[in-house]
Amino acid sequence: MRYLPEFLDRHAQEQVLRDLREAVAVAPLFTPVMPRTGKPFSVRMTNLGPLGWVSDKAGYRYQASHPELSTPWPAIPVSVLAVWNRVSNYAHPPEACLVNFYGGDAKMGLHQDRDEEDFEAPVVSISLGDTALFRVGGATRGGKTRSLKLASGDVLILEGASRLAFHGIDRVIGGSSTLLKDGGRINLTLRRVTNP
Ligand code: MD3
Ligand code: FE
Repeated sequence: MRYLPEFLDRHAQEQVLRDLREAVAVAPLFTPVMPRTGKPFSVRMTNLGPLGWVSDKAGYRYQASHPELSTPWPAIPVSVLAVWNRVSNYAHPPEACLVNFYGGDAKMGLHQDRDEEDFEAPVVSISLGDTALFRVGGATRGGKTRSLKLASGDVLILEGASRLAFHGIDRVIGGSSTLLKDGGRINLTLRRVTNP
């Protein structure tokens, strides 16, 4: 795992945020639910790019359209693609940019990202807004974990062995950033889904 603290300065964060506001106006945040049980996630989501990650009673999958509007996801903005191009040593563009929005009490349990065909490509994560307490372990559940704070502008690159590490967000520290007027945290994860 490569951790690049403060990779984006305030100006760059504000540019990404403007681009995201425009995209979310077209593809609004939705509340995914757990497969089978239908229990809602505390995180709200949307996607940018040719494919988007969704979860509903039927399962987890990537699909080309918004689950509520059935319209294509908006394009990944240049401000976000630029991060992938600067930090990934991967020759192909990302296909999915998952946008996770964490309000007050939102969290994300420990999981692996393995709904993609291509684990050779890295996953690139960009944090914006309030700081999160991030937890990362090894490739098996129940092993040792480490915690890391992810602050606004931080970038994380998951590649090699870390690509299949268990990880999650324990909590978000309210009031820790002034980027979002109403607080909360946004995480963008850029992923290659298909094998090029
Ligand atoms: C480690 N998102 O969307 S980003 C997710 O902050 C997700 O919203 C978290 O986990 C968030 O799937 C964590 C950091 C991250 C992203 C992908 C990873 C860490 C990862 C993939 C493998 C290992
Ligand atoms: Fe994940």
